[in-house]
Amino acid sequence: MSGMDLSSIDDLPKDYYGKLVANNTLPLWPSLRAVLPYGKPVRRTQPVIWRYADIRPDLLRAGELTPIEKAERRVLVLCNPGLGLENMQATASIYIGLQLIQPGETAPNHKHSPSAVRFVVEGEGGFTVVNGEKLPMEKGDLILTPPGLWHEHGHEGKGPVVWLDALDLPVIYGIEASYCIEGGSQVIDKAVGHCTARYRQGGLLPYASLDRRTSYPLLRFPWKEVRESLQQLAAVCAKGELVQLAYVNPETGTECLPTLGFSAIMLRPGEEITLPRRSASAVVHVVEGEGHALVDDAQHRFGEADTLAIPTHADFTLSNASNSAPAYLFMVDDAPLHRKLGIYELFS
Ligand code: GTQ
Repeated sequence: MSGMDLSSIDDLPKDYYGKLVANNTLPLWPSLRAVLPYGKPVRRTQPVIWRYADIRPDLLRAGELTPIEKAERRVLVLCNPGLGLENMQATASIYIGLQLIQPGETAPNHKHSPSAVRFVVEGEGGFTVVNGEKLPMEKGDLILTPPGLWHEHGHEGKGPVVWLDALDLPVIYGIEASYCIEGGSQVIDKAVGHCTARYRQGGLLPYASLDRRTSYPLLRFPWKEVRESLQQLAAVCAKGELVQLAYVNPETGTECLPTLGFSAIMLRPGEEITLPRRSASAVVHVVEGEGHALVDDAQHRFGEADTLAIPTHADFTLSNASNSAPAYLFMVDDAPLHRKLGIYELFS
């Protein structure tokens, strides 16, 4: 489809244009096609890959260069060059950081308006306290820190602990609604396993939750269980069918945070899968295995702990490079935001 060429600013008398600007107004028509392009959005987000092997040494060096007290959160942000590094966006809506915590350190208690999650990349002994519950962080675990809930991080083990932070910061900052409140350390008033024991099995709920709903009943999704569930799902999925599980609020069955969605993908040995093209943008993190990703025209080889940006409306094919071992991926997307805005599209 192509429309008529629209008039440009140069077609207008200079004095007229000057008067518009002086009155804080602008003509729409010279900019209309830029903000409402035909067919597909303009996407500045590049389908980049961040390789963990490149970033890890710099993150560990940050541990030496900057004490936690001087950082509050010791994070290297994965910035999409297409969006301007200084804007700290992995995609237009998704912020991703790699956070390092060393043994004995604490990242102090705070709460904020953006939604956040942690996805553990390496190390043992890390924990996050959310709303008075201490949530152990093992490799691959997903920990929710929903908007407005107190959270602080600590480390009782040995060696570095690193996790991926995913936040809807670009959205919340973009609508001038991003802020944070500091607090003293939380009193831990719940037993270890408080939420994971209550919501241990999909399809079974604590009976009382039928009458009394909470906004965020389950705050930790242990990777061990996600991985096992993917394997069981793979066993009953036809060849070529995408093996993917959504992380949901167990009480409502819908996405667990307002703007961001989370899922886990298993690529069976030798498998190549083209995902449906969607309106949503995403970030994919490799938990285990090696393979190739084709995102629009960009081809990347990926390995464990690498992270990829998937722009909105992108073509996306994943393949497992191994003929003997599965590959496991974790995906963050902004599909819940698109659904709430009424703009979610799944193209087949
Ligand atoms: O750990 O609470 O990467 O507040 C950015 C902002 C992590 C956190 C980030 C945050 C946090």
